[in-house]
Amino acid sequence: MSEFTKTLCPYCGVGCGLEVSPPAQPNKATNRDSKGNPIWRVRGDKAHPSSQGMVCVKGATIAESLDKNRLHYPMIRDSLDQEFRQVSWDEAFDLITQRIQTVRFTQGPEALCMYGSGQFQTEDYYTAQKLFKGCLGTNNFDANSRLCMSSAVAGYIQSFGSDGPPCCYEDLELTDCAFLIGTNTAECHPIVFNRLEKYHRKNRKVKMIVVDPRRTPTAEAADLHLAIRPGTDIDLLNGIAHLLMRWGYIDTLFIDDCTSNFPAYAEVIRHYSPEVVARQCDISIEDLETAARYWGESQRVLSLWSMGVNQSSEGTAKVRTIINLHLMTAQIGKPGAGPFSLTGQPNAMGGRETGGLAHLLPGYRVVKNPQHRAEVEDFWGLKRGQISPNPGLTAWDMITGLETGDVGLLWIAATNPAVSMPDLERTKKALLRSPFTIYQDAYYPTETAAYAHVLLPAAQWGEKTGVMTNSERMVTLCQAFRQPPREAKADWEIFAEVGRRLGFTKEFAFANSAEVYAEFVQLTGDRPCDMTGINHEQLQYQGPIQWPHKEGSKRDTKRLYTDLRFHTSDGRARFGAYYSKGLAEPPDPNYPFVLTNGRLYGHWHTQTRTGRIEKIRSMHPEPFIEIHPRDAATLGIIDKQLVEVRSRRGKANFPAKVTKAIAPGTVFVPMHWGALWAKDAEANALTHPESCPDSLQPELKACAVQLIPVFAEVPIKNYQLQSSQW
Ligand SMILES: Nc1nc2c(c(=O)[nH]1)N[C@H]1C(S)=C(S)[C@@H](COP(=O)(O)OP(=O)(O)OC[C@H]3O[C@@H](n4cnc5c(=O)[nH]c(N)nc54)[C@H](O)[C@@H]3O)O[C@H]1N2
Ligand SMILES: Nc1nc2c(c(=O)[nH]1)N[C@H]1C(S)=C(S)[C@@H](COP(=O)(O)OP(=O)(O)OC[C@H]3O[C@@H](n4cnc5c(=O)[nH]c(N)nc54)[C@H](O)[C@@H]3O)O[C@H]1N2
Ligand code: SF4
Ligand SMILES: [Mo]
Repeated sequence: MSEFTKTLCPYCGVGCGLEVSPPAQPNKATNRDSKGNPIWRVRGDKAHPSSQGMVCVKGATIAESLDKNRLHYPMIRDSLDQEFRQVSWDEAFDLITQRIQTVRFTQGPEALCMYGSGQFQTEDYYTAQKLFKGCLGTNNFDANSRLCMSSAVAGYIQSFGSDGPPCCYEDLELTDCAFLIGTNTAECHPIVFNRLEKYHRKNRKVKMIVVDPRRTPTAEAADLHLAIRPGTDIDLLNGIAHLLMRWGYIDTLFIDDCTSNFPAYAEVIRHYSPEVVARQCDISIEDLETAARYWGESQRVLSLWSMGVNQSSEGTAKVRTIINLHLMTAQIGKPGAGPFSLTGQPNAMGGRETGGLAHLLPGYRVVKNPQHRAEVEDFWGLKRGQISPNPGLTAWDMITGLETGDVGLLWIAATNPAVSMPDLERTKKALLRSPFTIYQDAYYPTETAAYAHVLLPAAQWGEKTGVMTNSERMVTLCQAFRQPPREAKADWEIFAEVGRRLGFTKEFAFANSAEVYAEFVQLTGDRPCDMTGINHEQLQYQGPIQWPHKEGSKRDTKRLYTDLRFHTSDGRARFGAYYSKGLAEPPDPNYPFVLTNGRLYGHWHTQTRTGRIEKIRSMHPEPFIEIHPRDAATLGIIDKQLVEVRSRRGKANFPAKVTKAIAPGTVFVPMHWGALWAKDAEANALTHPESCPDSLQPELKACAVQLIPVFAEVPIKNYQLQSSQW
C-alpha cells in the first residue's frame, strides 16, 4: 500500500487534491510540533483533475493545525456562568436526547434548530437532514452557506429551474474573456486563479475584467479593473447589456429558441445608458464601453463570482443579472463559457446536494414542492405529511427566534457564529438567552464555545472518511489517515447516535460513512445532481468523479446545459428583469463611509486553524483598515494610526492602512479577527442583517460607518492564544 493517503484540502471550494503521509522520521524534533505530535507531510495530488498537483499556503500547512487546542471530551454545564465539566458520551447523549424530547413535546418540533456548515462532509449533512427534516419533522436546519452561497442557489434556480454551477475548471483555460465580479480569486480561490492567470499570461488576446471596489491582487492581474461603488453591480451589468444591445452583440436565435422573458429585460436595460451607469458606478464611460466590447467581441465568455455578489440585499438579482448577460449572448453550454459561481467552503456543494438549507431537501429538491416532499418521505419510509411544508428558520431567523423565545434548543456544528454572523452584539445577546445550546467543534476554545451548554468534540479532516464536492461538481473522497484525538467523533456518527437514542433505530442503522453515502445517492436518481453512479469504493480506486454521474454512465459530465435545454417547465432559461436598488444601508452624513470586508490569502475565516500556524500568523500579523489617502487626509489619519470605526450597531478598532487600493468613500477590513484573536477588531460588530428577499442571505459586504482617529499608542495585537498557550 502506498504510504500516501489521498484526500482533499478542507479549506476552500477549489477543492484541491492532497496526498498525506506520516513524517519520514517521526522522532526527529523538526517533524514534531511543540506538543510532540508528529507533523504529517502534505503535498498536492498530481492526479487530481481539479488542481493537478497545485496547492496554496493553506493547503500546504493544514497538517500543522491538527493537534493544537483540540476539544477532546464532551463537556457540559448547567448555565453559561458555570465552568464546563467533562462527561462521558453516554451522559452527553442522554442529556441531549432528553432536552430534544422535552422541547419537542412542550414547544413542538419547530423550536428545535440546527445550524451547520459547508465544512461538513456530505455524510454529515445527509444524516442531519434525515434527523431534523425527516424524523423530527422540522425544516429548521440551516447552514453558514446561508451567509455564503444562498444567493447563487436562488439565482440558478430562478434562471435555470435548478441549482448547479454549469461550468468546469477546464473552461478557465478555454475562455476568451474572464469576467470576475465580486471575487478576490487570487486570495480566496488561489488555484483556480493560478490556472486562469497562467493561461491569461500566455495568451495576450484573452481578456480579464475584474469588478471590485478594491484593487485586490486579482484586480492587479486584470486588463480592466472596474472599481465600482459598492452595491452598484446591477447598474454595471445592465449598463453592459445596454451597450451589447445597442451595438448588436446579441444572439437573437438563442434568445428566441432557448429563453423566456426577454422583453421585460429589454425594457429594463433601456434605462441604463452609459452616462447614467458611469455616474452611478463611479467609473468612466470609456471603461464601461471597454468592458462591453470585451464581452461582445469574445467568442467565449466565462464569468466568475463569489461574495461581492452573493452577500447583498439584492444578491439573487445580482446573480440573475450576470446570467442575463450570458443568455443574451448565448454564452452558456459550451467550452470556455458560462456563469460560474465559485463556492466558498470545501463542501458547500455537498450541502446543496443533500438539501442542507432550511428551504431545501436532498437531491436538489425544495421544501415547498409537494411532490418533492412526497418523494423524500417515501424514500425515508415516513408517513405522508411528516416533512413540514414550511421552509425552516434561516441562520438569522434562529438568532431572532432566540430573542423571542421561539427557539428552545440550538445545535451548532462546524461553524463559529459568535464571529461570523452579522450584528455581533445582537447575535451574542441572543446566544446568551438560549435555553440550551449544543456546540460541536473540533477546537477549543473558540468564540462560540462561550455560549454553549454542551460541547461535543468533533473528529475533523483526516480523522473521518467522507465525500466533498467542489465548485466544478467534482466529487472527491476525503480519506481518514489518523485516529480522532481522544474521544472525538465524526459529525454524522453523533447525529446518528442521537437519532437512534430518540428511537429511530432503523433510520440510523449505518455501520460506516460509505453506507450513509450509498443511501444518500439513491435520493439523487434522475435529479439534476444525479450521483447514483458514485460510491466510496469507486472514488477510492478510480479517483474523483464529476456529477451528474448516473449509475452505469462511463464518462463525467464536464458541463451542464450543452443541449441548451434547461430545468424549467418549458425547458427555457428565464431572463430576470431587475432595476438596481442599491445598498440596504447607504452612507449618509452621520455614517459617511461604506465598510466592506473580506478575506486574506493565508487566513481561513475565524482562525480556528490558521491562527495556530506560525507561518500564517506572520503573513498576516494583525487586522487593519484600508482607507484611501484622500479620505485619510480629510480625517487626519496617518498610516498605522488606530482608527475607531462605528456603525449604528457597534464599534471596532483597527490600525489604518492608507492605500489607493481602496476606492475613496469605501473602507475595507478583514473578517478574520474574532474576540479571541484581537481586542475589538470584529468586522461583524459593525455589519447588519438586512438580507436579499429571495435568498435571505444577509448583506455582509456593506454597511455605513464613521471613522474616528484614535490618538493613543495602543496597537492591536494578536493578544490571546500566543504560541506559549498551544
Ligand atoms: N484565504 C481564504 N480563502 C477563502 C476563504 C477564507 O476564509 N480565506 N473562505 C472561503 C469562503 S467560505 C468564501 S465564501 C470565499 C469568498 O471569496 P471572495 O468572495 O473572493 O472573498 P471576499 O474577500 O469575502 O470578497 C470578495 C470581494 O468582494 C468585494 N466587494 C465588496 N463589495 C462589493 C460589491 O458591492 N460589488 C463587487 N463587485 N464586489 C464587492 C470585496 O472588495 C472583496 O475583494 O473564499 C473562500 N476562500
Ligand atoms: N463580515 C463578514 N462575515 C462573514 C463573511 C464575510 O465575508 N464578511 N463571510 C460569511 C461566509 S461566506 C462564511 S462561509 C462564514 C464562515 O464562518 P464560520 O463558519 O463561522 O467560520 P469557520 O472559522 O470556518 O468555522 C468553522 C468551524 O468548524 C470547525 N470545524 C472544522 N472542521 C470540523 C468538522 O469536521 N466538524 C466540526 N463539527 N467542526 C469542524 C472549526 O474549528 C471552526 O470552528 O462567515 C460568514 N461571515
Ligand atoms: S486553493 Fe483552496 S482547496 Fe486549494 S490548497 Fe488552497 S485552500 Fe486548499
Ligand atoms: Mo463562504
